[in-house]
Amino acid sequence: MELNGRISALGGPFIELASVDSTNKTAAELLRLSKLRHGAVILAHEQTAGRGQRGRQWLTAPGRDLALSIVVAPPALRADGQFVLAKLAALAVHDTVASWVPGEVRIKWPNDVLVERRKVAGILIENELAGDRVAWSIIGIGLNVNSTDLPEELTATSLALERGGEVDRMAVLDALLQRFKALWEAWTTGRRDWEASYTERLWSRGRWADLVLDGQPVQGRPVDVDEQGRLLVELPGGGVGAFALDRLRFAPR
Ligand code: BT5
Repeated sequence: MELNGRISALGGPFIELASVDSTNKTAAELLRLSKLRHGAVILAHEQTAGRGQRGRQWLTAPGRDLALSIVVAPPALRADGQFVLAKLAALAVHDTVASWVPGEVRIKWPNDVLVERRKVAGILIENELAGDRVAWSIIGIGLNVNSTDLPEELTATSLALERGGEVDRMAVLDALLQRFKALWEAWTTGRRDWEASYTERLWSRGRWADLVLDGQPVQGRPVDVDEQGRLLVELPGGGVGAFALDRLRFAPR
């Protein structure tokens, strides 16, 4: 693949593709060929086999939504602290969506952004480790911008549906990259103020939610997410537990 010399808002190559199976997969292939550097952005106008977590699929309406991968080389990030990348990405998506829609936008642990109770964006982060460090992170973001015929069973929404009119997709991309850049700079210069914003925007924070813990339905009040990416939840007895995805998930909406 020839790179055309365009530079992303993050200072790496900006690669715009008409159609691809998955921007995350493409990013991984280009990384393997040493064709990327920090700050690369890969945008696909059509994504034919978008990936979600654990083999799930991500749907994108060609030419109407955003499917992109941001490639970063985090400075000295230990593998056990890699969830910080998910926080930065989710907050960047949250803030961007919130500036476009009137409804309440929330970050649903671990990687969804919702407007009210409908999913507007999903994030898939795939990291490449070198020893106990994160060498590269591929931050895949799918954001429903102008989709209007999302299958009802997804409980999904788009910026256009929320606003009641079409949205300039590239302006959303630009805002998203600018916001990510600002948060990245905050994190890499040791600022921590953005973390409180992340916590405040957590879906169902301080409210009883239906959860599934070790396969059993339970009620819990999300409190925060710790550095390992575990959701801290208050349980009915009053204690607070920290649970990773292998034990805890939200019950289906
Ligand atoms: C995610 O997974 O939400 C992560 C999605 C990441 C997609 C981006 S697009 C660019 C980059 N390249 C890729 O190949 N992937 C990334 P997960 O939490 O597993 O959610 C997947 C589930 O969301 C599916 O099983 C559906 O139920 C639902 N879903 C699929 N498409 C959707 C959409 N457009 N809007 C809302 N929900 C959707």
